[in-house]
Amino acid sequence: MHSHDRTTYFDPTEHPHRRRNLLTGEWVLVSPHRTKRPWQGQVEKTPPEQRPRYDPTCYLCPGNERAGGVANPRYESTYVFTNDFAALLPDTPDEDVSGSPFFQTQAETGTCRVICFSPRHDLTLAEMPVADVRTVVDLWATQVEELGNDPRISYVQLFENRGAMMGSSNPHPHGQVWANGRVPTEPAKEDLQQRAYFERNGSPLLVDYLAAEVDAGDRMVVENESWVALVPYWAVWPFEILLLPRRHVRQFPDLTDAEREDLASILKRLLTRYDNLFETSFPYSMGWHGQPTDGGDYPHWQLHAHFYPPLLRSATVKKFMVGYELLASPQRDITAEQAADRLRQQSEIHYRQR
Ligand code: H2U
Ligand code: ZN
Repeated sequence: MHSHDRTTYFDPTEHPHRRRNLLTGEWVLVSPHRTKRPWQGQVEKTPPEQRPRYDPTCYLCPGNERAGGVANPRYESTYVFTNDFAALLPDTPDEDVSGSPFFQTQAETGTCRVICFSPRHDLTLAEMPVADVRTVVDLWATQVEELGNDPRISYVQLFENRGAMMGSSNPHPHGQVWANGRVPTEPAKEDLQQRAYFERNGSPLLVDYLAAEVDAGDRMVVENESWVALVPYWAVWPFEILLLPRRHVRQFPDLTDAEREDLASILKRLLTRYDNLFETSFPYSMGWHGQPTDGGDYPHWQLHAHFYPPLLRSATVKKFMVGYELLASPQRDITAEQAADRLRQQSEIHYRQR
């Protein structure tokens, strides 16, 4: 920047700037001047979706037959099964098959499971009773523990695709768990960044980051005794959330009883705010990142969840990750602080239950 171009001092609420994602080392371009125009406040409502409690054509509802011909049991709480179209298979021959520097290949072994959160076809995590969300929390913990104990598994990825906009194949409340022999790309980046910070500072990156965020206050959205949900400083998606435990917790199974209870509660509160924002069942991809399960020592790891929702301005207007984002760098207009402010303004009573 040439100094003679400057008419004012740099102001991050007004001037284009970039912010560094401490977990990946990557940058996001923020262009707040484009949102200086006042918020139009229009909320395009989609017709309220009325789903039956039981759908005879749903392959996740209790008692129904799935694509592979297997029938689900008449489950009454949660239900886990091996994905009928699993992307990872347990019996892949584990050899180093890379022969050429130009055609590098590694065998990948693992498994994929589908997790039904509830027998009720018409509910979502936001609308389920907290006690039932707690059951899902415990299930997440046992899945990470069980799969992580397998010596062939180095990483267990819990996630949920919600809504057709995020590619979810079915509105029945469900998530997935994929577990495999190598640490995948995103947690591998986070491992590198957290490790480097720990080596320099002797404390976990995300524990120190949370302290700084609590201090700053303007990106906080919901909190309780054990958890904080905030819009991270480096958020890329308009209403992205980072959910962090207050205590240093390396992996999901290490959560205490009180932390699990508080997690169920904060999840419901956060997801209710999401749904209320545009009065729609808010689509997102969410997932948990914890330490790898390859038996290594990971004092630098802090458990956390990412929520990546695509909606920008209404129930139908989403942010596109296209031209500049794909080719140069992610970019956003609404700042993380503005997004946090809008989420803070939402009620914690679900719009369908008002
Ligand atoms: P979504 O989380 O994106 O909706 O994916 C659901 C998974 O359910 C998907 O990976 C699996 C698909 O392979 N599935 C089954 O395992 N059995 C079925 O009968 C249909 C879908
Ligand atoms: Zn992460």
